[in-house]
Amino acid sequence: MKRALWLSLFAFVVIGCNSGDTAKAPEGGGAAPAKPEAGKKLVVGFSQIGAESDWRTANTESIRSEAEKRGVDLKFADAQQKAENQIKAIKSFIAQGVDVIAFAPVVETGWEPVLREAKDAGIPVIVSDRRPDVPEDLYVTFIGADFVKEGEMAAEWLAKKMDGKAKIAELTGTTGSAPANDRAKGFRNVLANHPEMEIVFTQTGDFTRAKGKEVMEALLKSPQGKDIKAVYAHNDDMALGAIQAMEEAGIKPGKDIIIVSIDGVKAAFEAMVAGKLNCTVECNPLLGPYLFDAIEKVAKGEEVPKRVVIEDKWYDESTAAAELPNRKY
Ligand code: GZL
Repeated sequence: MKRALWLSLFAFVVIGCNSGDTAKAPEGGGAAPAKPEAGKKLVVGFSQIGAESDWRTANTESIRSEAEKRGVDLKFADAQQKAENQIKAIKSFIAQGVDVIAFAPVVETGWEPVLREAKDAGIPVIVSDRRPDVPEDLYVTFIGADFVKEGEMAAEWLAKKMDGKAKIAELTGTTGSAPANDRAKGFRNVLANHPEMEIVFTQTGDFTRAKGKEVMEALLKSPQGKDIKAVYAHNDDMALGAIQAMEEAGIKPGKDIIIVSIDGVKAAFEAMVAGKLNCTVECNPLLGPYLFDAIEKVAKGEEVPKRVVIEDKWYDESTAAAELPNRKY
């Protein structure tokens, strides 16, 4: 079965989270589960980044529950946000002779050697969530959001909210990761059209609440802290940590300082309803159905598109209360 699995189509599919779209996202996000060959369980190795954020927790839950639902034998490895642990896990999946390998690369670089080993072993690789910087023939499909677009949506919302004028502090995601690189890029694409919207501070909070709080505490204690009128956080967890730091410093988050972030986790909606966060751009973590749809197709030698984009939308303080009951993560 492995030999016939290398299909790389340069098709491009967009899947809406809540609306009609070019690629019908069937109920639950995947086609009716295909039965593995009679008596033979599909064996899939998944290398997960870690458990750094509410988004990642929801992503892991979606992957584990979908594997369970489809009767897949899932070998799951948590890398604690270390690339070397992901490389070790992928090598172990190759040694075990799994049918398909899937992974979410914590950073963009350093994957070519191990993905070449998987290819030489005839094991197809599926990329979930974050893009690796490798030749496209080393993976069959990449399923994930458009992070540049997320950064652009965040900046467009903020520019409108601030009437085109603000000194901004940016809390960036994990250094070298595709979401951090692309969300920074997208945000700056829009700021290029708003000369009085200026990023005066940027530092990584590594996508965690604790580091987001730490970075904001230090900033508020520095002379520069008093100039900050807006915060752009690459994910909700860092924004929620920053909110805690602001409150401990006697600052009203969402009022004294306007905050926009990305992910759309439930805690962000609760913060918007409480008036402490102003906007979040959703980045759907419930990739399990799309991932196993692709895995089952690849395992049967069927065609899959090279890129599957999960579409996003933003929510702000004006829509948070109505949307909160609908949140699934
Ligand atoms: C985005 C994902 C990011 C989230 C963070 O698809 O890779 O990693 O924005 C998570 O919350 O840690």
